Amino acid sequence: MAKRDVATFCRVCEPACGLVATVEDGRLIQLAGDAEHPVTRGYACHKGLAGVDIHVDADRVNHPLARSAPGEFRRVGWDEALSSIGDRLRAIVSESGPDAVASYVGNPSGFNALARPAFDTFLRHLGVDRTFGSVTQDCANKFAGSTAIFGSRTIHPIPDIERTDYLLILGENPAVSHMSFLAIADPMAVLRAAKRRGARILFVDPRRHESIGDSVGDHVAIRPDTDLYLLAAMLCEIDATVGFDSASARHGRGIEELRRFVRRSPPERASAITGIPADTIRGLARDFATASSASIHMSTGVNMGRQGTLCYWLVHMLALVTGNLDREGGLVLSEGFYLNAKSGRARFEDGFRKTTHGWLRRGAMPGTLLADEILDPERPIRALFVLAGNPILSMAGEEGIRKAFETLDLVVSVDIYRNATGEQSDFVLPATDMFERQDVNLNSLGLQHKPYVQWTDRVVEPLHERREEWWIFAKLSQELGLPSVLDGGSEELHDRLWGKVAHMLQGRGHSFDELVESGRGITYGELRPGRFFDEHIQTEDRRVDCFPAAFESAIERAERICCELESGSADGDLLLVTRRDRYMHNSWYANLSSLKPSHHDRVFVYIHPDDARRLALAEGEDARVSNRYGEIVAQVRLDPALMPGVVAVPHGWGNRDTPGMRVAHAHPGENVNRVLPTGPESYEPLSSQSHMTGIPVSVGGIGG
Ligand SMILES: Nc1nc2c(c(=O)[nH]1)N[C@H]1C(S)=C(S)[C@@H](COP(=O)(O)OP(=O)(O)OC[C@H]3O[C@@H](n4cnc5c(=O)[nH]c(N)nc54)[C@H](O)[C@@H]3O)O[C@H]1N2
Ligand SMILES: Nc1nc2c(c(=O)[nH]1)N[C@H]1C(S)=C(S)[C@@H](COP(=O)(O)OP(=O)(O)OC[C@H]3O[C@@H](n4cnc5c(=O)[nH]c(N)nc54)[C@H](O)[C@@H]3O)O[C@H]1N2
Ligand code: SF4
Ligand SMILES: [Mo]
Repeated sequence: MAKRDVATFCRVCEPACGLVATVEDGRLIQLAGDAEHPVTRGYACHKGLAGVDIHVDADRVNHPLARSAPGEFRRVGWDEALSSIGDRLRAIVSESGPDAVASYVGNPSGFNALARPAFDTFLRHLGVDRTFGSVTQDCANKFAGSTAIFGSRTIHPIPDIERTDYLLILGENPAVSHMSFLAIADPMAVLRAAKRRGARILFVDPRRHESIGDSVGDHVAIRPDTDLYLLAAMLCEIDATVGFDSASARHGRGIEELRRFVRRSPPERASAITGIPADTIRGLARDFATASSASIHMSTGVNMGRQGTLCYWLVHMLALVTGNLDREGGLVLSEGFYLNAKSGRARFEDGFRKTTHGWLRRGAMPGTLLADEILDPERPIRALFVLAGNPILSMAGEEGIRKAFETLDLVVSVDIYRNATGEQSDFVLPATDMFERQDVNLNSLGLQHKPYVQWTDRVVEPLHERREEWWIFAKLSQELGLPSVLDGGSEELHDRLWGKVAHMLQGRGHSFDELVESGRGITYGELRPGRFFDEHIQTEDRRVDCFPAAFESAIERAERICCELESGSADGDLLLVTRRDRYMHNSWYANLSSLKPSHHDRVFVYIHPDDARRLALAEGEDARVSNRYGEIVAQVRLDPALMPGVVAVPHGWGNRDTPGMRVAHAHPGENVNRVLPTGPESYEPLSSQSHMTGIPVSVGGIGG
C-alpha cells in the first residue's frame, strides 16, 4: 500500500501547529505533531489531532444541499445549486438593490488564506455593504483600539514572554484556549519556562482557572466587566509614586489628558468596583512599574466586557508609561514574513458612518443588531451569505435571529457541516476542510511569538463534492456576470490566486517558490524590539495617541458605568461570564463523539458552592439561568474556582434543532447566547463589540 507522510499545519486556532499527516492510498488516516517543525516542534493539541475525525465525519456536508421544506434538504448538483442561487439573487437585487443582501463571516474563515479574500471580492462586486462577522463577538475592540492609538488596525504588540520579568494576563486561559492575539504553540510550556527562570506571572480573572498554579502564575480575582477601572487605577498609582517613564513624553502625545483621566480612578475607588483590595492594586502597579521588564496581555474575557476598546488602550498605556513598549521583555511588535503595520493604516475618526443606529464603525456591524437589521422596515435584508460561521448559536439573541431568518428570501451557508445556521438556510454548500486545500498561515501575521510562514499543499484531494471557498465564490460571480478569478487562462490561475501572498513575500526578499520549497516554512527568529517608533507606528507624528479625541463620549460613558457600579444597581443577583472548555471549539467541534465523554456531554452552569447553597442548588441538578433577554436550563456544576457572585456557562451548545449534526443533536445542551444582551445598548459604541461577559442573571432551581 502506498503510505506517505506529508508535512502540513493546523488551522483551528492561532499557533498553526505543524502537523504530519499520514496518507494511505490517497486517504488521510492519521495526524501527529510535527517534531521537525522549526517553531512548533512537535506540539499539537487534541483538537488539532482530531482533524482526521472532522475530515471523515459521517455528518460532513459532502454535496450541495437545497432546502425543500423546514428540516428537509435534498442533494443537488453544483450547477443546479449555483444557478438557483444566482437566479434568486438576481431577482432580489433587481427588486431591492444590493442593499438587500448581507453577509456573515465566521471565525474559521480567518484560518484559510483564500476564503475570506474571495468572499470579500464577491460581496464587493455585488455591492454588499451590510456585513456581520464573528469579529464582533471576539476582538473588534482590539482593531478599534490599535487604530485609535497606533494609527493602524494591524499593530498589536505582544508580550516578549521569553524575556519578560513580569507578565500580567487578563481574561485569558492559555491552558484551555491556547490564547488569542498571541500565537504560541504550547503556551503553557512557554509560561512555565518563564516562571522557572524567575518571571512573575499573574492572571486577573473572575475564575481561578486551569492555567493558574504554582508552576505558572498567581491569581487576582476581579469582578467581571470592571478591568478598565483596575487598569486606570494602576496607571494612577504609577503616576503618583514611581512616575511615568521618560519614554511616555518622547513617544506619546496627550499624556496630561491621560493623567487626568486615570486620576478619576484611584486604587480605593477602583477597589470598591473591582473587588480587588486597594493595596493589591497598588502592589500590582508598583511591581509592574519597577520590574526590569514588564508585559501585559488581555483577551476575550476583557474584550467581551462593555469597554474593551478602552481596556486595550490602557493596556498599551501601561506598557508605554513604564518604558515597556518596544523593549526587550516588554510589549514587542512581531515582525513576520510581511510587515503589515502600514497596510492597516487608518485614521480612527474616519472609520465611522451614520446609520439608523447612530454612528457605527465601518466594517462588521454589531452582531447583536443582526435580527433588527434583517427586519428593518425601511431596508430589510432579504438575502444573507454565511461563510464558515454559525450566527444562530454564536451571537446573542438566538430566538430573535431565528425569527428574523424566517423572513429572508435567500440564505446560503458555505460550511463543512449543516450547522444550526445551515439548518435555516436555503442552500448549504460543502466546503473543503484544511486537509483538502492549499494554504498559507496568514492568520497570525504580526501576532506570532516566533514568526514563521508556511505553505501547505492539499494533503489529500477533496472528498465527494467538497469545494474550496474561492472556487464557490468565483463560480457564483460568473453565474451573476461579475468579474471572477476563474475568468482568463487556467495557466495563470495559480498566480491570480496567490499573487497577493507572493507580493507580500517579496517585501522581505522571498519568492513564492522559495516558500513552497522551504517545506516547513521560513522562520524569522525571535521578537526584535527597537524599530517600533521609527518604522511601524502609523500615526502622522509617529507618536502614540495617549488620549484619542474620539474617545470623548466613551470616557463619559466609562464614568457613567463607574457610578452605576458604585451604586451596585444590577438587575440580577449573579454575573454571568464567558469561559471555554477543552471539549469544544466554539460550536463546530460539537459533533465529535471523541470529545463527548460522559461528563462533557451537556452544558454546565458553573457556580460557586456558597452561591449554590444560598440558592438551594446541588451539583448535577438542572438550573434555570434567566434575565430579561431569555432563559436557558443547564446542569449545576459547583466550581470553587469562581469568584462568589459569578457564574459561567460555555458557549457553542444548543443543537436541539440541528439534526444534520447527529452527535451534537444527541447532546444538544442549551445556548448561553439566549441570555446575552441584544439591541441598542448591547455593544460597545467605539468598536461594535458585543457585550458578552458580566451579564446580570438569576439562577434558580427548575422547581416542580
Ligand atoms: N457566549 C459566548 N459566545 C461566543 C463566545 C464566547 O466566549 N461566549 N466566543 C465568540 C468567539 S471568540 C468567536 S470567534 C465566535 C465564533 O463564531 P462563529 O464563527 O460564527 O461560530 P463557530 O462556532 O466558530 O462556527 C464556525 C463554522 O465554520 C465551520 N467551518 C470549520 N472549518 C471550515 C472551513 O474550512 N470552511 C468552511 N467554509 N467552514 C468551516 C464550522 O463547521 C462551523 O459551522 O463565537 C463567539 N461566541
Ligand atoms: N478549547 C477551546 N479553545 C479555543 C476556543 C474554544 O472554543 N475552545 N476558541 C478559540 C477562539 S475563537 C478564541 S477567540 C480563543 C479565546 O481564548 P481566551 O481569550 O483565552 O478565552 P477563554 O478560554 O474563554 O478565557 C476567557 C477568560 O476570561 C475570563 N473572564 C470572563 N469575564 C472576564 C472579565 O470581565 N474580566 C477578566 N479579567 N476576565 C474575564 C474567564 O473567566 C476566562 O478565564 O480561544 C480559542 N481556543
Ligand atoms: S493548539 Fe490550535 S493550532 Fe495547535 S493543534 Fe491545537 S487546535 Fe491546532
Ligand atoms: Mo474567537
